[in-house]
Amino acid sequence: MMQAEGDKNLDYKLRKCSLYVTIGILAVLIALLAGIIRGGGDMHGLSGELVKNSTLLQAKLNKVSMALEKQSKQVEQLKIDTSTALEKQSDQIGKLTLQLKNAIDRIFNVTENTEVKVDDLLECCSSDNSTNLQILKTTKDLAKTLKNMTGNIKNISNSTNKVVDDISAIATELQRRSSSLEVKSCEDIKRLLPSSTTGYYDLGYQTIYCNMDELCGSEGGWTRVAYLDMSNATHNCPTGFRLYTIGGKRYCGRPESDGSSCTSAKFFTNGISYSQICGRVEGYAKASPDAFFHYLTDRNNIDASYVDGVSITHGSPRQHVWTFIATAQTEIVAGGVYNCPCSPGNTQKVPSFVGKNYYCEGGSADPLWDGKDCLPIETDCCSSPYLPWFYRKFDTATTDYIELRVCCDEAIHDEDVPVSLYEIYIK
Ligand SMILES: [Ca+2]
Ligand SMILES: [Ca+2]
Ligand SMILES: [Ca+2]
Repeated sequence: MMQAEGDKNLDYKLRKCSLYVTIGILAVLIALLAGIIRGGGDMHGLSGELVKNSTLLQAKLNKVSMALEKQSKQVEQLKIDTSTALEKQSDQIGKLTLQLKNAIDRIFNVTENTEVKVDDLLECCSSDNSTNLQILKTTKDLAKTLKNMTGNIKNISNSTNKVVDDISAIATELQRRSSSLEVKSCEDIKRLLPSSTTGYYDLGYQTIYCNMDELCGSEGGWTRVAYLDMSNATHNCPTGFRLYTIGGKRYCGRPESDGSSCTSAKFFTNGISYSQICGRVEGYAKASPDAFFHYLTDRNNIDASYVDGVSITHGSPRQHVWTFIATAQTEIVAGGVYNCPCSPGNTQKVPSFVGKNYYCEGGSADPLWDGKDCLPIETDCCSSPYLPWFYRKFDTATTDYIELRVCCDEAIHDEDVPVSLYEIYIK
């Protein structure tokens, strides 16, 4: 019985234990199931997010793809436009270059005529007589078009840098060529047509006179900007100058003045850039001009009557070019106070802005500053190999106008230095 009772207890314990184990397993299973269910819910949310993102990304990719396609088409179109424009302009330039070449050939054949007309000569293949201007305009227009295209292409994409660089280079080259074809000065004509001769050239918009021979020790290509020859009956004094007739010869001097005064003529260069000036002036010592007489109060003021004579300057403020000094004296008087500053024993002080850039002659027996009949006391004033020409060369080029003034520091009844001739060239 005891054995039976014991077995019964053991069986009960085993069943109780088994129940606990079962409950435990169930609890674990429930926990796992809960975990799985919860986990399954998260995965479902993640999947939805991925689908959403993927759709957005796809849309973005489509958009980018479309934009790229559009840009690519624009670039292609620009390439076609550029190529067409270049081809067209290239044909035109080729044609115009041929015209220019023919024109140059013709100019070579007409050298004995000093009054060569560029427009007549350049007129060869068309009835339009300003071929050179056509070339200029065409190349300038093309350069401008290409510059604009460059801007457009730059706006489209960085990937077109190569195209941009190529077009920029072409535009720059065309600009260089168009400026080299520009004919504004005698120097331009000489450069394009080296055998051109001295004479008048009609540029279409104006006629210019060129000295194509050596002048002032410098080879031809000189553009004349000022010319007066009062021995020519058709020439008249510039505005603001008074006409004198002395011994049958005509001169231009100061208007009525009871004291110090200058009268001025300005000569514009029409945009011609120059760094050299070559010129000459012939004057007359009327009554008693006194060179740089030491009582001259404005001797250091370039804007005033710093001399009895002619002042040549360029630009504003005035930059000194050359001074033509006049004196009535033919002998050393009172220690030379009235004589040329280059006369022996002279005490006159030359303004520092004039330096050695002057000519001086005295007396009224012969024209002043013509390089002829200098008095023995003026030998040092007349030693320049360029006489009657004066010559200046500057370090920097300018397009300044050139100004010629006749100045005296005393009244007209006392003195004047009228001019009979002047001629000024630039290069
Ligand atoms: Ca005087
Ligand atoms: Ca004087
Ligand atoms: Ca002389």
